[in-house]
Amino acid sequence: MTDTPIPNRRRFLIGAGGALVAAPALANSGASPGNPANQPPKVPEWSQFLGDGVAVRAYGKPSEHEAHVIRRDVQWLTASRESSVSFTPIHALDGSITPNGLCFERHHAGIAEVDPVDHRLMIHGLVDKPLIFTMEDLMRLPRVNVPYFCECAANSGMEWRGAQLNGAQFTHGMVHCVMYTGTPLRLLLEMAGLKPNAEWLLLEGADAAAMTRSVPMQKALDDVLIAWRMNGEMLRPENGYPVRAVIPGWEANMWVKWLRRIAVGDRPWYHREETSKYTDLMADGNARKFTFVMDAKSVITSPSPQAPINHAGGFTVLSGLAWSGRGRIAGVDVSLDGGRNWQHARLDGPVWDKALTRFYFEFDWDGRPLLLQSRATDETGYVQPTKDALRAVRGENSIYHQNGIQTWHVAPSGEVENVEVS
Ligand SMILES: Nc1nc2c(c(=O)[nH]1)N[C@H]1C(S)=C(S)[C@@H](COP(=O)(O)O)O[C@H]1N2
Ligand SMILES: [Mo]
Repeated sequence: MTDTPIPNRRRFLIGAGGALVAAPALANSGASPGNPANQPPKVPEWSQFLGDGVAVRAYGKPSEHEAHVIRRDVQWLTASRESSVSFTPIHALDGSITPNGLCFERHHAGIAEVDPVDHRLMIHGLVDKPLIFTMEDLMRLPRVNVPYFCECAANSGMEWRGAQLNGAQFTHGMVHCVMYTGTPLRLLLEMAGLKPNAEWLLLEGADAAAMTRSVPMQKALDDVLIAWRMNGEMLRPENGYPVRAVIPGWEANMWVKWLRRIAVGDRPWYHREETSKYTDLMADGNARKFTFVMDAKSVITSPSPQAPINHAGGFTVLSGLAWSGRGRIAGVDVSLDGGRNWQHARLDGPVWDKALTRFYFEFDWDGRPLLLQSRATDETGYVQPTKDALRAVRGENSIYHQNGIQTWHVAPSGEVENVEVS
């Protein structure tokens, strides 16, 4: 055994795109020396005692050493936590699926604690037959499993006026991506029977805000889901348990949680959420309305302010997320010098429609300062713009739909800061 050479020693990592990455020569980073009593040649504590048995941790949680990987809020952003937002710790995650307990949350009136036995979903208005579904009714219907990103229109909105929040979690963490299980809304509408003039839907939540949004019929019949599961388990209360709307590629505000009512009408409902808030105020005083689609966007999650480089130069893995509300990500380019030179990043893992896509760029860092940027292109050919290009068209009054290129400054120490270059 011992003298057998290891067969097929993996000299190369092969990415989904077929790109080859040479195996790096790595030295220990030495960033955290730790406790020598637990390190070779000593026998560490955890090897000396029996551990917890099965089912002691009946619902598993991450290691206590990962306790810093949590949703966080920015308290000065809003007056109360009941009408606020917590951010996904995207700087500390990898792959493209968000763990349920870390999905950002946005509530207008706190988390509704819904009893699924008593919960009802009503469809009424311009239909032949108004219907009321129990959760059991819904869960008997044919269902599909699809991963989608869900992004608040205000994600990165603080950055319209310049670099503000120091962390990818705070600049870009109003996004999550989970595998939904649910039934196509089209099925429910077919069961109810649409009148010929049925053009719009009003979705209403069962939270104290009774949050409502209007959705055009074409989208509803296309790919909207009435979903009750995320990543296999039932929706978390924070994310709309027991049932929410999933509006693929469109702003998260429309993804009504704790969904209790679908009204069918012939025009949009002019609700204050839409008329005063979810519009984009332009420099000339006009407001863009019905800006539902989330345009292509990307961000480098590591290195980033909360995930600095902890080694002095050498082989470095840069990683990030890209997504587009118009389809699949076609490619991501990365710049190390503030947008002067660009190189292709390597997409890795599944490249799903309207879902987060993971990218990597491996490089040898010479220890000099870097200005990191990523730029996503989607399958429609749309290229993520610079923040200045966006401002030239939209001004700086809006807090919504800011999908400009993000810049991180890396200092020789490895520390990373949110900056802007022009
Ligand atoms: N019923 C209801 N649905 C809601 C909201 C709400 O406050 N109440 N907030 C909306 C907003 S503004 C966003 S960004 C998304 C956030 O979804 P999440 O909490 O699952 O991340 O839910 C949307 N759906
Ligand atoms: Mo939102």
